Amino acid sequence: MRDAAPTTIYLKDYTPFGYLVDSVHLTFDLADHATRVTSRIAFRPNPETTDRTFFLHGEELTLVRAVIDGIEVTPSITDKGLTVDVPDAPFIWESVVEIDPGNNTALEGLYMSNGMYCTQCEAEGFRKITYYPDRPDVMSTFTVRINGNLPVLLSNGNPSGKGDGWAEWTDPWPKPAYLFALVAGDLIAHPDRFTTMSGREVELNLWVRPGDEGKCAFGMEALKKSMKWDEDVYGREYDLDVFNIVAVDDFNMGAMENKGLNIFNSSAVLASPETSTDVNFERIEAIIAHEYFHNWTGNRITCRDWFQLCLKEGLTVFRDAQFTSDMRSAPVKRIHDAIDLRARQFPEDNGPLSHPVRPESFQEINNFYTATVYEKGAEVIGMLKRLVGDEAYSKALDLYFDRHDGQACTIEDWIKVFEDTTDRDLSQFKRWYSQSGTPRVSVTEDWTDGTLTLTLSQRSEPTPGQSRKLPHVIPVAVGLLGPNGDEVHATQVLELTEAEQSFQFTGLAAKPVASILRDFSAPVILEHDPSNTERAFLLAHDTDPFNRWQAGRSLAQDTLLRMIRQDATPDADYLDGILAVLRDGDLDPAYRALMLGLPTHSELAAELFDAGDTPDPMAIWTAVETLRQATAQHLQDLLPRLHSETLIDTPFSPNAEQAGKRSLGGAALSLTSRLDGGSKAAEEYAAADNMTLQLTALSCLLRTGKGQDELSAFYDQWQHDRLVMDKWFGLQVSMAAPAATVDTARALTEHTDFNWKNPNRFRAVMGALAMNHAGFHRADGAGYALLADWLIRLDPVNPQTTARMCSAFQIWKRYDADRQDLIRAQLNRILETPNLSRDTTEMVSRILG
Ligand code: 0A1
Ligand code: ZN
Repeated sequence: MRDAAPTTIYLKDYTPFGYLVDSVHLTFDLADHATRVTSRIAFRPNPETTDRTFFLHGEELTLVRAVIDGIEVTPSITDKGLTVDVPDAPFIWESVVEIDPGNNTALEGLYMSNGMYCTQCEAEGFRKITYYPDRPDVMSTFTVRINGNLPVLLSNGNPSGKGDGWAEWTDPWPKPAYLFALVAGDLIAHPDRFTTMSGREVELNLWVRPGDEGKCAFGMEALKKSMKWDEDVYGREYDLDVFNIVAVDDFNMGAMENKGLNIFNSSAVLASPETSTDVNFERIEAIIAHEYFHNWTGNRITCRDWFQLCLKEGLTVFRDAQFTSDMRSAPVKRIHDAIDLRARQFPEDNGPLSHPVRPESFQEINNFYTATVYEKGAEVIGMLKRLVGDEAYSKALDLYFDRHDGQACTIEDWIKVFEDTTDRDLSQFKRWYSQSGTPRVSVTEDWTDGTLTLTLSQRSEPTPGQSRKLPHVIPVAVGLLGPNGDEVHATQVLELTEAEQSFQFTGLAAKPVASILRDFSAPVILEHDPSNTERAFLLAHDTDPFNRWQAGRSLAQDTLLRMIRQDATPDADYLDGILAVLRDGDLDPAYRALMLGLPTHSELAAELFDAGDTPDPMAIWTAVETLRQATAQHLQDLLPRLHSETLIDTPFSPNAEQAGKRSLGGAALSLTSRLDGGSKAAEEYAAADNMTLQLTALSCLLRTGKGQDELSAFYDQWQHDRLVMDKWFGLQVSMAAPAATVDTARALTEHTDFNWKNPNRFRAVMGALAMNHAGFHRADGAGYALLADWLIRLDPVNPQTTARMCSAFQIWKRYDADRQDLIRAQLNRILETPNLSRDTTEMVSRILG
């Protein structure tokens, strides 16, 4: 274990920095193992505070020289930073430090990826580049000169000079250091242009390594669409002469919104029909939009401190979801988001890692880039918009941009613009930011004399550090359907503010069926137990596409739980209901494909655990396989029609229409291979001319226990392509049968192409292992041990990725005592590893509780 006790940082302890920064000049003399960074920073005392402690963050730096107003000084240095006496007046700080990007495997600060220099400074990486007040509330303009013998030298802002072996960049917009970026390498541009709403010309470039030029077009189109959308919908215009995006192979996260120089994990930007699936295309479009939208929500208005992370992330995720809904299908996007929230955020919110959307303390901020901060943060904004209405939302946003441009803000500032626009008191609503845990809303119905009374009550279970909760403001969208399926009461948003409240719907001719939590209007668990007949009715008739899908999902879950608990046979309401929906050729293929989805194994495990049962991973696996098989049989006659309906006779496009057809075709193929032993899938594999079809066919084959020849052909075909090889690695583990999962994963870690220091490759195998529920939870604990071995190995190399992947163990208390013991032993083994990083120490300690 680490010897020094880790420090906890608290929101309540925030104080401003004693100095303001007027300008930053940086010079980089690039060298793989000895890059020199020379800084010249203009400081002046901050009139907002009397605290004059001059502390500059700095880690893993070798200080060569420090100078104040031209006079050399000798600061006191620790492994966290330096202090020195400074004048009580404006002064110029200069320093020269040396750093070693060539040995930076943590991918934070300045590091190298395939011979290219690049940076990652969020959240606290700038302190690994030079001494600086590395906190988001310190904002300044930056001028950066890069000296290096590489063809392309990039930084933030606009180019302000260039010569042989050097380039200079000036960013006129004050920014915190976490938005700093530098890239240098042998890169090729995919150029384009954009004319902004006020007629300014912006030069756009997508920079890639030679060989990747053919994978840029889609990303560039996505960027232009995002720029236009932000003008049209939010009135936000881009504010520099250039916008650069760079693709990097070694990157811990998806992408980073550095001002004017976004850096992307290559998996989040490079795309071509031959190498990318439709899911990849949609994700790339969304991430490009997300990073671009940060220019206003994050960069022009940034966060006062890292506790306010959801201020930029929740809002930007909300904006990118709106963008995707506009570009593609709004109901399909909403269903995807609900699936994702339930799969990733609910387990976090209801387990040992539970924290509020705005956390109140942390040891390592990198551990708080979570589904709660991002996705629940976005849901909170969605609720706010639903409560105040679209028009007030727009007004509040205009006020936010007007009032806070150029500032580092808090959630209080954000809420205040809504209060000022609407005259509403939002103090209760603010609990969404401070209370952790997923609220449960239960519903009872009473039908008397033409009046339907819905009684809604809410409760939240205790979560770490929060034993008692107060009621939330919960917008519950409700509609009513008459016996013939007509809507007799259009969607209305009920505001649940008390622990329990009743709502009446009068003057009804006959007892209606209530459709509750339409459009997934709040991130809650709905406890409403309509009969299966009512669910089947909603599946057939609900006018709200989300709840129509939800009705099918609930029927599926209900039958699966009965199959697991009582060995029941698949339920006819589910099978018939799904058949009817799938037959309806007027419904969007993407939507019909979603109807064929089932709750994940992990969700079923959570359901069982919540109901007081101990989930048995193999019983879950068997039930899901049995239901799939029964569905295939039940839909047997329809499958050929689904296949022909989804044939595409126009050239490939990653648009929503074609992607929807391919996803329905793929779902049909997967059912077909359960009936024909994979012969159709083998045909489709042979004929596939795009990655979606190729990968779908290959997964169908692997699931049937076939496909070994195709697997090696795939390897031969794609060995040269890193991103496709990630799929090859991941797929084998995800498709492995429960008993074979761990051995498959282990064998892949011995493969020559398993470059475990690359986060994408590491995640391809280890992420897929953790996601293969029955395989990972093998009763002898081999899955847990294999993951722990690799986490221990990766930690000294890349603490951030290691810590994130520890969350695979967060669900440990759901399982039986033997499995709990096995997991606890692995967590303790990780925790006892000498020199374990702060990141991983914090995560494992929290998971152990
Ligand atoms: N702000 C980026 C995500 C990001 C966060 C942290 C990183 O390193 C620790 C890197 C990227 C976004 O929201 O896209
Ligand atoms: Zn973001």
